[in-house]
Amino acid sequence: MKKSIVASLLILSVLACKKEVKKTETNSTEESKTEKTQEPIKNSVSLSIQLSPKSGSSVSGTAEFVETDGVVQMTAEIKGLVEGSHAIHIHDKGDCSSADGKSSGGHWNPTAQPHGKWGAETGYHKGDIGNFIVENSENETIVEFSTNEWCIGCGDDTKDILGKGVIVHQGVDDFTSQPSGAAGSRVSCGGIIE
Ligand SMILES: [Cu+2]
Ligand SMILES: [Zn+2]
Repeated sequence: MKKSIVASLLILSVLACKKEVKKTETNSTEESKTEKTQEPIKNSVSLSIQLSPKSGSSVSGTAEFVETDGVVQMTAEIKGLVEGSHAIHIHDKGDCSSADGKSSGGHWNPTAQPHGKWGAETGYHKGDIGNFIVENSENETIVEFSTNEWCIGCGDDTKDILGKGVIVHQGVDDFTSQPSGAAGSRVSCGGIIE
């Protein structure tokens, strides 16, 4: 009796093993198939917005934000600016309804830091992107910026750019003047809204 029980148990466990091996094999092939098609969609969030003229300017454009593996890449295309340096920031609100763009509030500063140059040891706002140069006012200027200190819709108030506003200034950010770098009037505005 004992011997036959042991023998049948062995057979069962061998069968079980065979089944398990089969399952893992099919699972792994299925997984690798779906990974190939779904991965780019799963790990990436993107949002495209319009920048509209403000303060009587004709400065317009687009800004695209793409988050991939915890890094947000901003690519803005801006036209209508005069040659030279101009500031671009993320301001506190996605509200561009006022003619002067001031409805977007002050700089987005969820970590209560002083205004400054991005990455400065003395502190900087999460919206302090900085300055960019327009070399030819006839062409669109592309402004690229990327950081792991932002996210798109993650719900972390210290990182989430959703509901904030992009502002382009007529002047230059001096990275020193408080609370906004004395960058002059707001010539273009876009709400970071889905
Ligand atoms: Cu600003
Ligand atoms: Zn600032």
